[in-house]
Amino acid sequence: MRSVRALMTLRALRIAGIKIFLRAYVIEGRCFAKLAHALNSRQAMQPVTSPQPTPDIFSPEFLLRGQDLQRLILMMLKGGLGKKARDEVGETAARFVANSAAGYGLIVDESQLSQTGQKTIAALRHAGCAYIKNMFSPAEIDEILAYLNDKPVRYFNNGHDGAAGESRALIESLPTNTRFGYYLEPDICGYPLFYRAVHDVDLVHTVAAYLQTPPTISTVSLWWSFPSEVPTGGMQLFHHDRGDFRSCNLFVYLTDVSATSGPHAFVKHTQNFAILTEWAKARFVNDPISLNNFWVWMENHRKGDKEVYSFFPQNQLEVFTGPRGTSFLEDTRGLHKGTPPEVEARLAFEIVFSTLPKYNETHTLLSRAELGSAVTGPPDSNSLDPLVRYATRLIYR
Ligand SMILES: O=C(O)CCC(=O)C(=O)O
Ligand SMILES: [Fe+2]
Repeated sequence: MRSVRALMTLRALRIAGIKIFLRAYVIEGRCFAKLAHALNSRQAMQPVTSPQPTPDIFSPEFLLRGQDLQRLILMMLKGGLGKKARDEVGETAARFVANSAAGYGLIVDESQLSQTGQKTIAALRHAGCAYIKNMFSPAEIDEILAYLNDKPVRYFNNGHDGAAGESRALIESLPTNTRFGYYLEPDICGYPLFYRAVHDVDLVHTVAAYLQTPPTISTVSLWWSFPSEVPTGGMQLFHHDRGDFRSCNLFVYLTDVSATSGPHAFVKHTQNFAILTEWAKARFVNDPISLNNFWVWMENHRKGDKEVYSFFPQNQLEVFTGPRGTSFLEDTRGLHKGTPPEVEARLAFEIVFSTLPKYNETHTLLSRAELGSAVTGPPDSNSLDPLVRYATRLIYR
């Protein structure tokens, strides 16, 4: 009898133990799901500071797993380091990746860039953004729009952020007041015209020269921004991206964009600590208190328009309007936002080039051989430009 009771107690303890263990996993899982979700939906991100439950703290592998190092990097990006340090880590990371790639013969050679490429990186270095050639012609955009007709988008159930989960629907069936609709990555990356854009040799070489390292394409997105009455936030508030220490984004409009259709806006000269320091010294000359307040404020991830306009003059704001096809590169370490559309919806295509792969993004690896003749350019990975092959390796094999 006693032994049965003891056995039962043991079982109860074990079950409780398992429950606690599982709970720890669930909590950890939730943290990661939440983190991944917040990052995917580009919502405001809190610093990742809380210790994660680790069942194997006494294991020799503790803190040696890649996952632990990824958490450390995420923490450094999302609030652990200030702008100066983030830029310095970015430089170091770029050197690390460039040296590692050079060991395999993959070299970034800025002197080989075309004159247009040279001009683009000069503008990126100075202002932080640059218009480039249109990535698609109007006829190609008509083709793209026809192709997208039967493709579903992901949308947030509450219209504007991931707090209430997300669903999928065709554009015509979206609930009223939906702010965003995101196409699915395989639908984007498997389509010839987007495949061509992602494999654009000039583009990849220009970005490589700017980042001073072989870049990795960490995100490819295509999304609608709609006029809406639900609250705005996230990427429609001024912010700086913290997906990597050093990155560069391509934006392409697939609809005409005017002041009322949600133009992208960028505050020039805010991308780089050294440039911003020069700017701030001149702006707050003989006013150390305001200078200090400015640097404290700069560390906020999201910023209201009023504050931004009180610090930066109007002529420092680049508001990207233009006909469909308009394309530009931007160093999104600088302050930027998508203006909420007031009248017309905006469809935008984006490629994020990063130095390190973004650890919170997952991709469905597409096979070039299976895409076959549907895509332009060499379907055989071995015959691709090596920088392009490297840049696209998270998405295509
Ligand atoms: O919608 C926009 O123009 C803003 C997008 C943005 O912030 C980003 O892609 O990092
Ligand atoms: Fe952004």
